[in-house]
Amino acid sequence: MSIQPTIATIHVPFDLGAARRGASQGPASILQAGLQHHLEDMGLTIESLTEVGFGGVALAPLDQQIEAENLNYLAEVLEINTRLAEVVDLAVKKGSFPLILGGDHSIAIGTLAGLAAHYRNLGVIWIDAHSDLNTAATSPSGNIHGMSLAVSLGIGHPSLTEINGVKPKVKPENIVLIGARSLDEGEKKLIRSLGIKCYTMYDIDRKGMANVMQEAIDYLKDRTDGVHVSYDVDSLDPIEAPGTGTTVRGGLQFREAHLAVEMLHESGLVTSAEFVEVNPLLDEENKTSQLAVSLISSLLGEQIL
Ligand code: 5AB
Ligand code: MN
Ligand code: MN
Ligand code: MN
Repeated sequence: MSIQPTIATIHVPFDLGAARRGASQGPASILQAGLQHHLEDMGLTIESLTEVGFGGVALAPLDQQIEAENLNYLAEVLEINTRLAEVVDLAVKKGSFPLILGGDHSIAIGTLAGLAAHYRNLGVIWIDAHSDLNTAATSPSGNIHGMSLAVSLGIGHPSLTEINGVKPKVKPENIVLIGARSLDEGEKKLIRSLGIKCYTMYDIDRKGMANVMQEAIDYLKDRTDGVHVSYDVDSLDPIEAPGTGTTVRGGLQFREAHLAVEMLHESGLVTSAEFVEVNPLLDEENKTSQLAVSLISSLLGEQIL
């Protein structure tokens, strides 16, 4: 059986979860790089695109002006993710495959909140140079894009952890981190204490990406009822992905990054995906947006031969 679901493309032009502005132009830039045509050429059906954003100014006045210590733009992050959760929830209800384009990584809060309504044991593959497991107490920056996975585990400001009801959205044993090389002290503690599976760059160097991905797939396949891929482009080496706000040297090579999504496609496990942190203002000749198109295509089944 291989009925291709319709792809629900959800754009989230939002960057207030990050330190630097520009990731809000990520969705437009990925579209500009030819995503739609590319996917249609692959024979995929794309639903008309939904945008979840403020469009420069807030569409509606923010319900609540909450402020909290070391949580930058909390009210805005809450607002956007509350809306995104509804849109993602609806897409899954309709039987579509949600493909979310960020935006900074704080939007994973809304994505996972929307998905959690449909899966008891949602698997999450978090491909990132970072683990985004900070809390207001451990974050060195106060930027919520560095806290989104913790929030989804139910750890963080209640306004965020309670979006869309269910709490937590994911269980620590259903998460796999891939590509980590910049972890804050509090994050390391959380990874160890919760026993989160984490393949760092060291592990990828030692075992090779093919073995790492096979282990990750085997680990998730029997324990989960759906798998979400949260792909932060800063997982790649800055030589391949210069257009992102928090680059860290020593990242994934072009082929390693593709092999990961090719194997995920082959596994047949993936039920949703998001690609985040593309910042065209920092890019070199659209390299990072084009890379995102290529990674998305591979995840959705494009083959070399
Ligand atoms: B990204 C840092 N850990 O919390 C923090 O790009 C960086 O979504 C977070 O992975 C990077 O500020 C967040 C130092
Ligand atoms: Mn991230
Ligand atoms: Mn990152
Ligand atoms: Mn980043």
